[in-house]
Amino acid sequence: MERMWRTHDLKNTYDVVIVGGGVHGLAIAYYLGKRGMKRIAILDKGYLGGGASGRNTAIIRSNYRTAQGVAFYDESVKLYENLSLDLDYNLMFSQQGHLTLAHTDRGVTTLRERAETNRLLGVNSRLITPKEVAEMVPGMDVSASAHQPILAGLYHPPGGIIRHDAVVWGYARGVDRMGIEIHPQTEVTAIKTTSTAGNSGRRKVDGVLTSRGTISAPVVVNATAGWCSIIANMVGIDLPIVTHPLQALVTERLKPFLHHVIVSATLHVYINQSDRGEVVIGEEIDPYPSYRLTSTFRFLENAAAHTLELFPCLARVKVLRQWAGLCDMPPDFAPIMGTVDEVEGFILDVGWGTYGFKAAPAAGHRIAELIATGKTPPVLQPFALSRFANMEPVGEKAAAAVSH
Ligand code: PYC
Repeated sequence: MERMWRTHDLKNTYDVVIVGGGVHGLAIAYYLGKRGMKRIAILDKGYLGGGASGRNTAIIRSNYRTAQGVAFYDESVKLYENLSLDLDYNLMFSQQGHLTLAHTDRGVTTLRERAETNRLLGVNSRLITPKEVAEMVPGMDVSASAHQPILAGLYHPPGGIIRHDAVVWGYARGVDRMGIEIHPQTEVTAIKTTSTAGNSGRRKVDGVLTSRGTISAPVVVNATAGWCSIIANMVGIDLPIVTHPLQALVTERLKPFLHHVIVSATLHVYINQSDRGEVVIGEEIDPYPSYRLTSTFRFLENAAAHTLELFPCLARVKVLRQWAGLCDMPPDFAPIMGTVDEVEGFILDVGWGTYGFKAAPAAGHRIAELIATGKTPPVLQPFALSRFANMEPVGEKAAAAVSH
């Protein structure tokens, strides 16, 4: 059987080193390859897609709250729509529609604001009534006597779910076919920098030290999740990030009964049914910063209780497995992408909080453009690290049920 990607000896020098073999690192390499840049090494201390790329709930959407966020995630949804064809690999993207529920007057106002921002930017998203919600999701308790009665929904037809492992494998196969090297089990232990000419105090990247040897490279991309602060610290940069675990579970397989992604901001729960029939359920991030990947009873109890408020019909369904991933949370719940003033050649694609998987194609495409042209594309500019010093946050907290 043909392998999807090959193993390589580590070379002494590359044009670009990408730290992180998740969907972001792979996507950056793929779009660089499309621009003709091939002397690239993707390094990961574990196995491909073993971090957040393999631990998310595979939801794709662009119904964000801020204009900057909507424009960016809309690019990603559009790239996802063509990605199976582009990679010649079936990613099982099901654009089944994404439905966020409001149970309070304030919740309805937030959904209305999001619907209006979405529509102004050409993203298909609208407020719907409880009656429409009931017609769309017959298995859900939409009665007025529910503990959290549903007052409205934000319906976003282009949203949906994808086979997340397939996205990782598809990009990996794509970059391998271009001659780009993937190096799993290769830990970056330090980043080499030297002073630039003059007295500016600026430095430039020279390469990386790894568990398999030293590499020279003028560009190093931090495309890690969970470890982004540690990698940034290697060039003396403190990121304004705290890392929290995020847990999820799947149930045993059921016959298809749920044909939309359901999200409740008040109950902090999101639910979809995979193409295998499992019900995939997520909750909010764990309330404490940690790097632990442990599944907890607290999560299991909350997720079950909140799911049953919406779907009492799932009461006797068995949980099949539970897992956790790591989310790097910035203060404004928006990612950090682009160059940094202090270190030339050091590029950030980090701080994805709970939004990273859905963003990978657009992030990869635009970071590749930045590296190839030396210019920050306008869609990336609001997400620069300097926005925190300049007091220009991109307030994306209300765009999800997962991190309030
Ligand atoms: O932003 O849709 C989302 C999401 C779901 C789970 C984590 N993030």
